Amino acid sequence: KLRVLSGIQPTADSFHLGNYLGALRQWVRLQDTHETFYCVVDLHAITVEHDPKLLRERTRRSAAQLLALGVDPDRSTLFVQSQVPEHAQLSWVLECQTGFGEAGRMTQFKDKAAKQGTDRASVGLFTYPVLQAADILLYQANAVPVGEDQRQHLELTRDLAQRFNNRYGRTFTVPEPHIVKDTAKIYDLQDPAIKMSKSASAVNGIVELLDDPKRSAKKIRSAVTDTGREIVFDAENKAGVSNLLTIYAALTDRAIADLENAYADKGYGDLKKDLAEILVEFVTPFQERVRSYVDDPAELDKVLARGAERAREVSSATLASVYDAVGFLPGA
Ligand code: AQP
Repeated sequence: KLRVLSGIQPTADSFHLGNYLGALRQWVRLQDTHETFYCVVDLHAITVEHDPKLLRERTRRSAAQLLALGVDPDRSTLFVQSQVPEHAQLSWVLECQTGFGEAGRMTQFKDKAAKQGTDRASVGLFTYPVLQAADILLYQANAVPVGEDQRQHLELTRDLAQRFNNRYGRTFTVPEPHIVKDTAKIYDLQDPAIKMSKSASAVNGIVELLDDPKRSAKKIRSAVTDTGREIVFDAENKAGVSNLLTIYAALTDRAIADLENAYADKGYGDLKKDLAEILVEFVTPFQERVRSYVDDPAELDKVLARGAERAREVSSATLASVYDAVGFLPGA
């Protein structure tokens, strides 16, 4: 079986619809066909200012959400990044293979550093994509399910893998991004020119899966559309409606063309009302499942400890071959 690895940051109280449709839905599906490794990347979460107590809570809550979405710990290796020390260890070696300018060209770093001011942005934020490369390469992953915003980081991961293999002999599998085009980028409900994002979206632009379903329904019903009437997919001229159609199609597994037909004689209000209901039906049982996992943190920690143990079996073997390749003594 081909291998898959992906991760998600525990940096919010809830995952949002962009995380789910862009990435997490694929995580669940790929379990049927691939050997899957999924992690909550808490090392990444401390690249920006954070509250320790909140981080611990959000890490458990992230794992609970993954389980509730259908990540099955018997079929997937589900773990927390900091519990597998090889991530930080490989990251150092890869940092020594990464050009300063190369890292400086990462647009996510540039955006986030610009927002914080370069003097306040941490070195960890700068090396973040290298740690991400370590996450992936440790597991010899063939495919990495992510949203479109991660494409550049994946490209860096591929470059680092190839460079390392060329310098030291074949050590890493060179991974491919697994980006599902239809849902690769979910847009902000109030500003469909930008992606739905926990840091850039205004409160009404983002749907958080753990938010009060009534509030989420209201956000859908008040999503920005346009002054036209026709319900057709046209990303350029009707970005708002197209985004709603994308979300609707994904949540119901229907084709967009099928929705266009079904809504040919209806208005934007009907589309939004129906989508709001579909969303409520999706998040309500999801939230119940999350609650049941969160209410039993001891069991959750056990699941994660088992995952970390399995992850280490693979990651330690890769790290050993890396250490050997670069010339460290045995036993390092
Ligand atoms: N709007 C989106 N559409 C599609 N996919 C998305 N992802 C994020 N936003 C969208 C994908 O979700 C996964 C988890 O990403 P993360 O843990 O790095 O979270 P993030 O990218 O930090 O989420 P945000 O909201 O985008 O955070 P900020 O605002 O901090 O940048 C990834 O696979 C990502 O592609």
